[in-house]
Amino acid sequence: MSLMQPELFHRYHANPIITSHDIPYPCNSVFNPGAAIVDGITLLLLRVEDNEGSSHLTVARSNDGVRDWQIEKSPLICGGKDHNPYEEYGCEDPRLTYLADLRSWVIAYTAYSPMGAGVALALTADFESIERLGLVLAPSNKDAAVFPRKIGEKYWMLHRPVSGSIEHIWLTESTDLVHWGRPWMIIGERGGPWWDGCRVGAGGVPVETDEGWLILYHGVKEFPAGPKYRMGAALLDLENPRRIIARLPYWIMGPRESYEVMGDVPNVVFSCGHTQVGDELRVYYGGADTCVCLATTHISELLDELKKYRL
Ligand code: BMA
Repeated sequence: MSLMQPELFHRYHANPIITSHDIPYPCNSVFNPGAAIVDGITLLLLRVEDNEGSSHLTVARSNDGVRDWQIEKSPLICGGKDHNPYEEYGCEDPRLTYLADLRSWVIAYTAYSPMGAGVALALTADFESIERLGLVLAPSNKDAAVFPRKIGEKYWMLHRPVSGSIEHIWLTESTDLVHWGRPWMIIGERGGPWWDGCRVGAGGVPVETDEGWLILYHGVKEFPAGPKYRMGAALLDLENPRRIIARLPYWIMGPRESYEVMGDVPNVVFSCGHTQVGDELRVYYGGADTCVCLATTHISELLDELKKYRL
């Protein structure tokens, strides 16, 4: 047990930063956005749950990444049978990666249908129109995030398949973003009483640092009252991401504030995206599957802490 656990994440004092009241059309909730800086402006791809229960993805922009969000009046990615049979129940939890070699953003999201939840990819240059690459990983699979550059001539992606009751984070690689293979389990659920004992899944896109790929992930513990979703951190080798270098034993942020503890799904902090401003990481996350919140952390502090827990 570690008795020294620094406060690594700092919540924005005026959380939540976006609620359903800010969406310019009727909806139930807004949460789990992907995040990016595009031409100097912070862009969130919001997961908006409509009043029928399905989710779609809508763009929000802000100059400072905190206030004055300009939210589009119609979705960028909307499911439904007409678009894709694998998106009949909607599109959820996007992660945004810029690939300089393609001069394009790739959006990895959960495509939800009567066949289950799978991983779909779409490309966009401007967040105004998209090119769907379609379903790339069959159900049950979610929490996919593409690495921000090729490693050894390949694209790499984190994802979370479900095998029985086992839900670990895996790596997969591709030459064309469409065909993915060579699966490799990289961060497992820890089992037993652990805070990430019964399910783990990637957070936002891996962050490239001098020490390795910084991975934020969510971990779940089941309590008699229901699951609790918290955030943790791990580090992968830069040129061989199949090698895990370090993993914190404790969670770095868990549900504490009312907007994380109360909502459609209580006790959830769930991040799909962050932006990097120098050493600061601005982590956007869903609170209780109901609203969008912000917390900041410092990459150097996370790395210092991770170095104490090398594997
Ligand atoms: C996960 C995902 C997330 C959600 C979380 C908590 O399985 O579906 O979108 O935030 O559950 O309900």
